Amino acid sequence: MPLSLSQDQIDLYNRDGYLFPIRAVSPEKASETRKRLERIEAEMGGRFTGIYRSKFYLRYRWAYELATTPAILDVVEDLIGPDILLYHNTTWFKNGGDQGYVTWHQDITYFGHEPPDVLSVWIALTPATEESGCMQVLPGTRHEGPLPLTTPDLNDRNMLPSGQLVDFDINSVEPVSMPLKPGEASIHHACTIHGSLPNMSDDRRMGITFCYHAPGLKQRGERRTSALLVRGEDRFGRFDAELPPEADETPATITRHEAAVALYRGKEEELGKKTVSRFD
Ligand SMILES: O=C(O)CCC(=O)C(=O)O
Repeated sequence: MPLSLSQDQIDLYNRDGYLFPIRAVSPEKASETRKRLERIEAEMGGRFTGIYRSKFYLRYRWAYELATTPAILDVVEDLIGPDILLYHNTTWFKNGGDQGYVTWHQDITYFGHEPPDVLSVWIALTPATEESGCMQVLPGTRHEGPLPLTTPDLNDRNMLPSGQLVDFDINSVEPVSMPLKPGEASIHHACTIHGSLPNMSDDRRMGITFCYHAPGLKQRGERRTSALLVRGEDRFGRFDAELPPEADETPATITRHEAAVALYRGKEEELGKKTVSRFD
């Protein structure tokens, strides 16, 4: 019996490779998270970027607690089973009127998991609408598997450090926009082609993603990476075991976070990403 999703929702995800809207957290929690991130941004001189923007569930207790919200893990369990590793997380901020965009890509390119059954939960901290440049997906493309890339788009406005652009006839599939209210989430499979357009609204469009997979997956290449067990058990040991942060930014959490990001970035480089630190 699924814990949270209906069988129709599970079938939709398995067929089309995306699902939305899912209530992940309350609007109040979304607003509180927005404020926290904006305080951190202000402390960092206005930009939350570089290694801080990667895997920060290891550095901040509040981010770990958000990633392990039972309502989110129940949905993830319905899609990938009871044993769950958290592999990555990041933020996606576009200011009002910002020309930033995200080229059509698959998350699997620089994750490298085999089979590629990683999923991303994108949680809206502010309204994500067509006007504010919500995410768009190409339904069914999860079944294409990992695709090659074409010439990268390294325009400064492309929010992907790699500028990656998937080699696929984008016009062959009608895109679906995934508008979300604060606290709602969308889910996409790591092979689902997705991207987003500039924010033409007055408010910021802020999202936070967490990427989960079952422990039995392998990864292409030689270098090991790490992941955090957030539910069930890991009977495979294919990823170095991360530890949750006991509090925000203690010396131990900072050290562990930096080490885990170094492994993550090392894997991206091994898989061909040449511009890992473009926005540091
Ligand atoms: O937030 C966006 O516009 C893009 C998000 C994205 O590419 C992702 O979550 O993988």
